[in-house]
Amino acid sequence: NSNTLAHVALIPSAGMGHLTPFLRLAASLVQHQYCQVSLITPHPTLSLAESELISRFCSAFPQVNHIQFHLLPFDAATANATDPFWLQFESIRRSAHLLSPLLSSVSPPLSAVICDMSLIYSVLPVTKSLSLPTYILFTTSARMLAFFSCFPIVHGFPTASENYASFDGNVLEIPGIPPLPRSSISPMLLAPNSLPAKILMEDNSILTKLNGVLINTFQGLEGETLEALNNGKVIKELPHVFPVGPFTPREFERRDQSGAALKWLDDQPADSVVYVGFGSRTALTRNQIREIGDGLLKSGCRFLWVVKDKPVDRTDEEGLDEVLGHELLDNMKEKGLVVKTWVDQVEVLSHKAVGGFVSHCGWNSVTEASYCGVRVLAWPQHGDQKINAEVVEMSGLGMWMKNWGWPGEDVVKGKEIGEAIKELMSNESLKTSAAAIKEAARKAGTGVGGGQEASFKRLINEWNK
Ligand code: BUP
Repeated sequence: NSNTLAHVALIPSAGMGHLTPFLRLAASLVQHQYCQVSLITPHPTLSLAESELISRFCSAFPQVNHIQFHLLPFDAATANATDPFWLQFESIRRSAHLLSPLLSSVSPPLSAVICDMSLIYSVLPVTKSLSLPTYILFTTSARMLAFFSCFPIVHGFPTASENYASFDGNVLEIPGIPPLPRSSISPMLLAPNSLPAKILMEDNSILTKLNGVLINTFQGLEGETLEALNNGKVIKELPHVFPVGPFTPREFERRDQSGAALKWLDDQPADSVVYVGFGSRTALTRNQIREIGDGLLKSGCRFLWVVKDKPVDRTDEEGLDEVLGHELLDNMKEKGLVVKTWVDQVEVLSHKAVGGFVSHCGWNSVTEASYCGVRVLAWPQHGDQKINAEVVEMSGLGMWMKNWGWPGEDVVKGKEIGEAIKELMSNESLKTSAAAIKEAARKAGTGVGGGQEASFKRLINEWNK
């Protein structure tokens, strides 16, 4: 009976990497009838992919109450960033006070709010004034959560509550988990006045006021880190961390465009194709893109490559001819398929022909690879991605060429890329360990008493109080 169910509002932030896990969470909550859901999405969205995904979600789940939250005009020149997605985070943060009338007027009254991790500082004052229990969905790794919990000490500032980590300028030592080298921290987070550093610092300052942290990870991938977080080894008074991953990819995410790619995969031998994709918001330089093309040819492997030339899809207009050049494009036709459209990544990763994944290590990509048991060649590009690449390497899900730097450092040459891909595709022990992670992922997601189910049960108890 829906009248007796708790009612929870979900507030995602910007970008497919943040929206997708929120919608997968919403789908789980309503499908298992754990609670009623209101979905509050910032409007307008930055990318077309986001607005299309929201519409497909709403058609698939009409029982979810969708509310658009209209953003105030925002002057990007007043924020210290150029990345359009960070600017959109800031725009949402600055409009967050407008959530108050929305949250107080939904019916039946809300039991709790789950917002994006980038909105803690701006949403918590609103939800606290309405006495609403407030949770975040942390859309990246538990290792990144451990880092985020200690983040201020990297800049010599105190954390939200007593912390047990130390930073000597080179290595961040966090009790209970392997040390985190400075080289894994994104330059934009090391720059003290950048917008990303400011957002993390502000969010950290009230982290302990949250009622809990939901996270898209699971025991078999990050058991040690989850243990450290929940046993108070990282910071004192860290709210409980609920592993609710890996989220199940859903039917509503599918788009028609990938038909050709999937059809092409049907004609390839099992475990023979490497899939190359750098997520929804990372555009490599043209030089680097062409070196990847050269590397794929040199690897001798079959490949499916999604090329992205601009961070925001609405402006990604140049054809493949222009981005890759005729000659390279022509040479690639024999062994591979190169596309510039969105593909259904989970469908691709689940295809029997696909054995390896060259990934930027956006957290959704990592969890999708683990869900499908596809070994990863980690090639982090920005933000949390080197920290996620450490998880990929330590868990056995894949390999990481640590000497490939952040973009802006040296372009990685085709020869090296080709060799790394060859290694990824031929390494039997990686194949076995990735398959073991898939098994752990399926157990965490569906097994009775698995981490996910136990987390949801505990949450529902809290929401029904
Ligand atoms: Br591109 C692309 N098809 O063609 P991440 C992406 N995706 O399904 P990001 C497709 O977008 P952040 C495509 O499966 C994943 O769910 C992919 O999220 C899907 O990286 C999502 O991997 C991408 O987290 O976001 O986009 O860089 O920086 O927020 O992690």
